[in-house]
Amino acid sequence: MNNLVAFCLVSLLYQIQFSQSKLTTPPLPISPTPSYSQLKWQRREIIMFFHFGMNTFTDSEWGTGEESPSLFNPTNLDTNQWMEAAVEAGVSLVILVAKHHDGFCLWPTQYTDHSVKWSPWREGKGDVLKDFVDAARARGIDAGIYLSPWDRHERTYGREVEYNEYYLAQLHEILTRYGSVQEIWFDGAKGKNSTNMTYHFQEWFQTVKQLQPSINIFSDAGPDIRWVGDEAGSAGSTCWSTVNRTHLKIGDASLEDYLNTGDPHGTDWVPPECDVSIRPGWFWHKNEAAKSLIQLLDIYYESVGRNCVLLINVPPNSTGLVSEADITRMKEFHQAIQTIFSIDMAKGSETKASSEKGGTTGGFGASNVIDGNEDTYWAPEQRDGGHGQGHWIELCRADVNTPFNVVRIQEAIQMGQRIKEYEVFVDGIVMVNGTTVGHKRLHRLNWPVFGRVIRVWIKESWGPPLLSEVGLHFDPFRKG
Ligand code: FUL
Ligand code: CA
Repeated sequence: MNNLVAFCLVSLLYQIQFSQSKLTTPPLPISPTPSYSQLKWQRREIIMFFHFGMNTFTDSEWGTGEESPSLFNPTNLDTNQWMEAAVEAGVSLVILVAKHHDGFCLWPTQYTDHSVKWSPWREGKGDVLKDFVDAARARGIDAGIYLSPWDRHERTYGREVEYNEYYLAQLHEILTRYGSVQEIWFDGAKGKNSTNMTYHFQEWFQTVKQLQPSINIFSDAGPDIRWVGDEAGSAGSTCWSTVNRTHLKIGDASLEDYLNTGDPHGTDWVPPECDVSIRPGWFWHKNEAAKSLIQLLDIYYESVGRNCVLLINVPPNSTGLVSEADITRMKEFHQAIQTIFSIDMAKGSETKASSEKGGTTGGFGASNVIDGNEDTYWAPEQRDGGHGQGHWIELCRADVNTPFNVVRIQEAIQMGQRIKEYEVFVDGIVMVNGTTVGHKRLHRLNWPVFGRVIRVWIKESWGPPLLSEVGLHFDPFRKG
């Protein structure tokens, strides 16, 4: 008898131990999902653009291509100083305009005389692109390159085979001479009355991937990153990372709304990048000044806070340095973001959910949304038919004396973007109505709130919704 009791006890203990050591399997991803490089890019959140070139010396935005290389003469060019702006801004990727529409090349290309090689700067021995990538790497920052397809100088422009060869030859130069490049920008812009020209994008993109396999290609149509459809730094309040690439055409202005919101039925993962300049122009002009901190914060909420990456342009001046006022503004911007988001009032909350895949200890519990780790997430039990309606998660705050006026919600996008519609309740009152979450969704409330129980109710999603993080923050820069 005693032996039987002992046997039962041992086998029970064994079963408990065994069942506890068995992991719950993760849910299935829902296609399309991001590539490794796209995910890495998305988590950068803010990256930086440097427009510098012939226009900096002629006080223009779009040069004619007739400018003489003798005009390019920055007396103090120091790309290490440019990187100070990037470091102060906390960015991990910087993109240089190596050739703008005027065709002047900032590296000593072998395919045209319209380059730094024929300028007085460093007696024609300088290479801005090399200085740029070297300075970035020295600070642990990745590099990207913009190479304008529209070229108003090159005499072969308009001749299909010759110009495509020219452009490809330049791509080879910039992607083989300067080490690893993390992003390349194909700008769809072109003047209304410019020469007709058919670009062989397919071949260009293939060459890029052949030379730099981990690069992200940006254009109006991806393939890796899409334009957001405006230059104001503002994504749609509904913003899908998915689109149907077959609907897209580079340089087609009628697609701007589609690019701005993406497509819930999209078959391709092509997330949006918001390009905007710190000043009115893309290039430096003596009489222009930087946007205010409040304007930059608005842009942040409407780009990073709407599932995008913000590409902010800080143009060096004609001495070859970034203006100190712009560096200061970028520093203030970065510090303001840290002030707002480094304290999370959701930390330490008790968590509850409509269901948890594998139960509280299965690895997908609700507490994963407040662990500060974007890789871990809450997953509800999948219902029959796999529909995603009526799932919810609740945070009960330990400390209700600290107010918040920003709600942050993040989806585990490595598993696909799923959430179509949701509401956030504070102590039973609806405070936020939202459509789409994606990597990060920030909601500013009209006034500071002291509530205890925060419920994120997912009204509709593709399959079970997967939330990686929920945060509550206080923005002191917000009026009201
Ligand atoms: C546009 C260009 O025409 C502007 O000059 C600037 O380079 C911006 C980033 O892209 O299409
Ligand atoms: Ca998490």
